[in-house]
Amino acid sequence: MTQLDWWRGAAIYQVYVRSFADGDGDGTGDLTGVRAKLGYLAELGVDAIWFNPWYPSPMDDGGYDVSDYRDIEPAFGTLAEAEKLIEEAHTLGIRIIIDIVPNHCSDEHPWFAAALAAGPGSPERQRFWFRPGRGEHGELPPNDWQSRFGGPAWTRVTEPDGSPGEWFLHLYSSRQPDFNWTNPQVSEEFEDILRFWFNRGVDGFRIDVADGLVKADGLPDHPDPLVGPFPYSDLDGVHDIYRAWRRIADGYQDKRVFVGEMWLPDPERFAMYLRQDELHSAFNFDFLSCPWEADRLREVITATLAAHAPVNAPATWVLSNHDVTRHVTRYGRADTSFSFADRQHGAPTDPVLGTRRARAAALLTMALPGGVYIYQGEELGLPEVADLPDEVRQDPVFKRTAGTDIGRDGCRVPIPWSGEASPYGFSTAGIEPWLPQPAGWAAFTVEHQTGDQDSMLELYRRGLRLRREHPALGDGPMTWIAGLPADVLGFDRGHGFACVVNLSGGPVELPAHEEVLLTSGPLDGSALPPDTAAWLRG
Ligand code: TEU
Repeated sequence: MTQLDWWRGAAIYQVYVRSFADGDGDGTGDLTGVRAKLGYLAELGVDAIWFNPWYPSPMDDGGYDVSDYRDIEPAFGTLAEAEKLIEEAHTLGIRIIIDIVPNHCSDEHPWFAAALAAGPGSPERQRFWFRPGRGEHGELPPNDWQSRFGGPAWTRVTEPDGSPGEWFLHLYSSRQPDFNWTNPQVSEEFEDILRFWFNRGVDGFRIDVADGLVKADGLPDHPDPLVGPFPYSDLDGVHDIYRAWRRIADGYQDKRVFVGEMWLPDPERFAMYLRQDELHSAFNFDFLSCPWEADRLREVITATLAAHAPVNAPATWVLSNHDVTRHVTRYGRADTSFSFADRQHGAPTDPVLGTRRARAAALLTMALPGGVYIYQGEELGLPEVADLPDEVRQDPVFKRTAGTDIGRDGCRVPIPWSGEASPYGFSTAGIEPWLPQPAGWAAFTVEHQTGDQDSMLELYRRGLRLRREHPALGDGPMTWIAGLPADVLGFDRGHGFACVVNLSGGPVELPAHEEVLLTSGPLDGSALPPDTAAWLRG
């Protein structure tokens, strides 16, 4: 693979800055903290870091409510420090991808403040979706769209003269007004923001809600938020935006890339974003949502590769991120699937089983063709923290659903680095992290796991190292191995490399091989135990 194609088979580590490492001792993660851990990430063997939004933000939605796209959140650091971080990461051979949030901003963004002040009919309001309400006195929302965080997707404003006035659209929280992408000022602004960060050395962008920017003409009603097609997702016009963005990225000599975040049900519609003149890659959430069952996983892997092939885009494999229940916890449940409609946060889970499967899933995803994403803490085997007290929960999902949906705080608990008690080296001793860490996380710390060959961390280190060294791994072809039992996934990656995962209830014999390169757990004599993966040289 050429340097320019680095992204096709990259292992990309997701840093949720607020929860990664606190360098200044205020209980919140920051860029100083990240810089101190770059050596850790280099040693782990990742090719790039994706940062969740690091811009100034009132943090109504963990930074996905941006008030200034050209600066750094003061609690995280400064622009000068971000530039230093980018340079230091590059020196270590680590590329930097940052989040861009083009669907909406914060209600504290100057454009929104200006829109409120300027009143109905003003050009300032045209950058958002302001509409008069329905009903005799405009007291009802302009349409029936529901916010993805619960409740109506519209909030009514008070006009400058004090009267109840127009409504504005927000697909997420009421503090996240949606931009109106039919307004050229919006597209020009974002193209300029891309250049701003590309010029500062950023290697790529993760595009938040990449399918949502274009809304159907006339904003028609859409009663059921679970049944598509949606008048606010995956409209054809969105592709023009990415064609323009791609031209900007291609204007830089070294490869700058985009990864799209779209939760779309149809793999063919998904692949349209990955055409040669649009995005380079996108998160594959079908694998993440899939239950831990051989038939279903085989189907998803096959369908994923089939959808990516015609557009010559690499697949991506994601097990966890900052929006979903951590997979150690999901895989330890009776129902191992994930969906937003049914988060099952309270469902009982078996941590031993979940960890065993998570180890196998790590080797499976690292062996599949394409790129892998690693969400901070998954390399430590962290479980979801299900029992956070209600009063510390911050997620607008929790707040807007009055707790019926427990939200996403449980996967965002600060990382345990060292020591026997909270803050486990995340922050200065004696400081309370912004979300409390559980007692009993001492066994999950980096310090504790380092050098323990049975630990999750050492499994990730070995897997990522081998993945870098082995010519078969990363992007490239794969073929299913014929003749294995139905509950066993096995595939060949060429160069004599094979991966086998046993999802059956009992041990199975390994296919013929010369050497076992790596396993997710001990073999049972020469057999592969249940929920275990092996990398083989054939
Ligand atoms: O998420 C997009 C999205 O729709 C879901 O992943 C979201 O988490 C879910 O609907 C909540 O119930 C992205 C970000 O990843 C997420 O953290 C942000 O909250 C969201 O956009 C809004 O910016």
